[in-house]
Amino acid sequence: MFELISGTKRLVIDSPLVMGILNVTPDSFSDGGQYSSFELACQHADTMVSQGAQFIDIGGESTRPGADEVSLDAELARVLPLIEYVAAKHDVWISIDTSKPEVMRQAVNAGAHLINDVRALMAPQALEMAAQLQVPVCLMHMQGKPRTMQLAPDYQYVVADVASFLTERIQACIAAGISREQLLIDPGFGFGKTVEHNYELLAKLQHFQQFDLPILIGLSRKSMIGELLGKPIGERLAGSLAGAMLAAQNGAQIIRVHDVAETVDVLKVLQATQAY
Ligand code: 8Y7
Repeated sequence: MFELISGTKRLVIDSPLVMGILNVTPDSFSDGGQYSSFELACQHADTMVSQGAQFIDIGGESTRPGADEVSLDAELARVLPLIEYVAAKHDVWISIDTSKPEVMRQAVNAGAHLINDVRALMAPQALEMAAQLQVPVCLMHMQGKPRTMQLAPDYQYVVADVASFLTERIQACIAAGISREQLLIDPGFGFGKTVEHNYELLAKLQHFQQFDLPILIGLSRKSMIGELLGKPIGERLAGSLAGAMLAAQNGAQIIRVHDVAETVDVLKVLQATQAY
């Protein structure tokens, strides 16, 4: 059992929870007449909360393989209005998906409760900023950089290599003054990994329980599902749900997904077996 604390917010994690992904598309937020991407994103947040998401992960930088980097101003313009909206309307945990210290600062000031950094606080000043903000931080493993990470993923032993990276980042956080109780870990499915690397990590996820920190995972609609099944993004729901179930069974506490309602159902079925 884990407890997350962020300011006055507390969350006991005694069964796997769902984090809904809120994608912020890069338009101007106003396109006269039609719903703007901002309004659509707000509606999507409302829907995911009503479906049982305990976390909403808001990100303004695409970290998909091959994606370009986003400027600070563009990222702030995308995420801040949404954080303010969700914080005012819902009691959920808001997670800010960013690697930029200034986005972390302004996002937390706007109401975000948790930092989700796919670069595990490796950007300059990110460790110092997270220590100052005193909110929980998810440290994710990535090999290489988003632009090139899928070109030639290479490990000696993928589980041991990912674990030693996380050990190093946990130590760096503690050295920077972040308390261990504020950390979550994530093996980073799809971030510099072949399909086989991803499935080995999923199969051996229990290994990461040795850290005694909450484990967050994301595999929703990813190419580890699509390549295995030979299916496009729109046809990866069943595969993503199977992955979510396995991850939860193997010790994941937070499952980051696009399809909240379906994942909540799957986790309820798993939960119904846990008392026996
Ligand atoms: C993950 C993530 C993405 C993940 C954590 C996608 C932002 C790619 N994946 N954060 N972010 N873990 N912690 O396809 O696996 O969702 S973006």
